[in-house]
Amino acid sequence: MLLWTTAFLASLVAAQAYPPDVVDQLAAASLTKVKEWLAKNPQGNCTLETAVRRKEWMDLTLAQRKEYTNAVLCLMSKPALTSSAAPGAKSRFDDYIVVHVQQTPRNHGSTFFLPWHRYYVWHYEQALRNECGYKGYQPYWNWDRYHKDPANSPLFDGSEGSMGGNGAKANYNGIMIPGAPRPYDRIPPADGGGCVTTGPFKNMTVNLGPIAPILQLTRNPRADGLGYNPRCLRRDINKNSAAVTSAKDVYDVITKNNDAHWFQTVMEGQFPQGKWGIHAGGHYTVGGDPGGDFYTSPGDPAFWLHHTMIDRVWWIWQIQNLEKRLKEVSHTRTMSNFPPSANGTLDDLSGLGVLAPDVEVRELMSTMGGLMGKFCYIYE
Ligand SMILES: *[C@@H]1O[C@H](CO)[C@@H](O)[C@H](O)[C@H]1NC(C)=O
Ligand SMILES: *[C@@H]1O[C@H](CO)[C@@H](O)[C@H](O)[C@H]1NC(C)=O
Ligand SMILES: *[C@@H]1O[C@H](CO)[C@@H](O)[C@H](O)[C@H]1NC(C)=O
Ligand SMILES: [Cu+2]
Repeated sequence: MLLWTTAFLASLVAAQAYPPDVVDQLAAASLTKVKEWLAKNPQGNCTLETAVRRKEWMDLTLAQRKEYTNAVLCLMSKPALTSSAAPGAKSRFDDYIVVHVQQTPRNHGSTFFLPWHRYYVWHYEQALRNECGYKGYQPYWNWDRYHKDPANSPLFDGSEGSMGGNGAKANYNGIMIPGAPRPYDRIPPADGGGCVTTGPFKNMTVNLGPIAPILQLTRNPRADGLGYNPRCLRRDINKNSAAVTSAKDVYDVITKNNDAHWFQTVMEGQFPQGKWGIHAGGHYTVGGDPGGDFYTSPGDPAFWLHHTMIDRVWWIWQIQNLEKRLKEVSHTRTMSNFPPSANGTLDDLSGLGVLAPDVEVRELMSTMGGLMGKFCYIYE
């Protein structure tokens, strides 16, 4: 074979560097369940053949990774749709931060956590494709691949094919974890915390927030954090946080939790038990500003790869028992049930503010056939 393409060679290199972990193996082995379910529940034009394959960051070629980061930079250059409500929103990229900020308490620790973020990531993927000419799909960050030394990994090493580098070394005390017992009440800092100066996002300006900062920063001119507050992107790529995101951690979340309540609870983290969980673990692997800010975290481009992995973990959990888990939601309508509220249901509405209409949660349950047939993807 003489005509080996660079894409093919790159995929060989990636296969060697990242052999399938236990979660990858479980996902691959579970595809027969998807096939069986589709045979009984055909989803119109969405079949295993037509479904989009979302891929892991390093399973993309260098050219595909640059295409992705260029599309993100493009979104940051397009005019905002939300600037009347949020004067700090300067771009289409910022619109997504505004929508997240406006709905943060509703969509975390609640029924809406997984379905809403599924809608949110899908909509961002569509914006990259439809408004910025991106030809690929939303990649995910398989935490395990980089968790031992994320700052020096190809995801965060600051090379042109990365999602940008670590921040410069800065003094800060680490990340406080509210309600956790010692020593789990603080994620110790790593080697960053300052401005990102390498990679595709080195010139990026953070406009909105902060709202719940983990670093000392200039306050936003507005109490709601939606005023204009330009500053650099800061990160502390943190192996102390990444340590709770190994394949074993993910595998346990998927296989040891048989109902949606425990699956979501363990995934989101059980701070009073000193367990950060894979959701918080991945967020604080990036940390900094806005990555470490509960409200404005989508303003770090790495957020989107992290939450795509969260969606993948949910998908792998769902396909273990599609009949049951495509209909199973949990939690109440308020964050950590504060203030107390009723359990959410499939009939509840979830939407993206000015970006996309409210739909019933039931429309956000299936990656194949959800959103009135518009969702049609699986994970590779
Ligand atoms: C950063 O901005 C400078 C000055 O505007 C420009 O020359 C450079 O190409 C930019 N770099 C990236 C990676 O966008
Ligand atoms: C709400 O959900 C909890 C936990 O799943 C369950 O124990 C409880 O019975 C539910 N309450 C109602 C009113 O359905
Ligand atoms: C399938 O049909 C839906 C609804 O008409 C459309 O939005 C979607 O793009 C189609 N999907 C594929 C994979 O062709
Ligand atoms: Cu979120």
